[in-house]
Amino acid sequence: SDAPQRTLPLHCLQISSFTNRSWSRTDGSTWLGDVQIHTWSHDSDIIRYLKPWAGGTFTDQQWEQLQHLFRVYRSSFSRDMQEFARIVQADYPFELQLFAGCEVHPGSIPESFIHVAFQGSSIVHFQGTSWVAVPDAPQWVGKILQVLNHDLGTRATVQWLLNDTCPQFARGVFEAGKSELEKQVKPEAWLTGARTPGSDHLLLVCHVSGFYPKPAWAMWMWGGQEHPDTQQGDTVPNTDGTWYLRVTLDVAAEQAAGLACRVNHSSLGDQDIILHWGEKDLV
Ligand code: J76
Repeated sequence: SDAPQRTLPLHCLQISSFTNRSWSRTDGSTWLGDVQIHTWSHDSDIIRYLKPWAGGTFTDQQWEQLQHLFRVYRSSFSRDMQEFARIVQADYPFELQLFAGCEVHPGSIPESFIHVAFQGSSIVHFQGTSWVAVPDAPQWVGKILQVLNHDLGTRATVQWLLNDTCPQFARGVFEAGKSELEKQVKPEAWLTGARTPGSDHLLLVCHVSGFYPKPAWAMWMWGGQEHPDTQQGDTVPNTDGTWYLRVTLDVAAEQAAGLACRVNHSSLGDQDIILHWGEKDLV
C-alpha cells in the first residue's frame, strides 16, 4: 500500500504595479512551504531557480513549455489590465496581486486556488471553471469578468494549471527537495538585558536564532514555572533561510536572579536549552 505522502503547500505570488497608461512591472516568486524556490523578475525573460531541485521532476521540455506560457501570460496580462483600466477609468497608480497555488493531501483530491487583489483588497478568484467576483467587490469588477470569462482558451489553461500542473509539480518538487526541506537545524540562544530608564526594572531578552523548521518555543522560567509575563515575539526570517525568535520579560531588578530562559525546538528532541540570567548579560 502507498504510505501517506506528506507534502508542503506550493504558493505563487505575483505583484503587478501599474504606474501609468504605458508603464507597468510584474514580479513573482514561488514558495514551497516557507522556502522560496523561484524568482520571476520584471527584468528577466525567464523564471529563475533558487534551488538546484526547483525543477522538481519536470523534464526540460515540460519546464520550457511553462516558461513559454508564463512569458506570453505576463505580456498579455499587462496589456489586458491596461485595457480594463481604460474601460473602467481606474486611477493610477494601482497594484494587482495574485496569490495562487495548491496543496496535495494524502488520500484526497488536491486543493488549488487563485485569488486576485486590487489595491490590497481581494476582488476576484477562480472557482471551478470561471472567474468569480468576491461578494463585496466593486461594481466595475463584474464588467471586466464578463470579458475575461468570454476567453474559453484562457479558462481551460487556468484549469489545467490548477488541477494538473500545480499538484504534479508540487509532488515532484517536494520529492526532489525532500532532504533540504526536512532538514533540522538547531537554534543558538543567548540572553541580553538592559535597565529600563527611569525605573528599577530590567528588560530581559532571550534570543533564539538559526533554527529550522519554523515552529519553536521559548519561555522565561522562574522557580521551575513558566513566567506569565513573558512576552512572545514573532518568529521572523534570518537571511539564510533559518528563523529567529525572541521572548522578553520586564521585571524588577531584584527579581532577575533565578530567572532562566527555556527553549525547545524539534531539532533538540527533549534536550531543551536552558539559560540562566546573570549580571554578565546586562548590556
Ligand atoms: C493566473 C495564471 C493565468 C494563466 C493564463 C495563461 C493563458 C494566457 O496567457 N491568456 C492570455 C492570452 O490569451 C490568448 O492566447 C491563449 C493562448 O496563449 C488562448 O488562445 C486564449 O484563448 C487567447 O485569448 C489572455 O490574454 C489572458 O487574459 C491573460 C490574463 C489572465 C489573467 O490573469 N486574468 C485575470 C487577471 C485579473 C483575471 C481576473 C483578474 C482580476 C480582475 C482585474 C481587475 C482589473
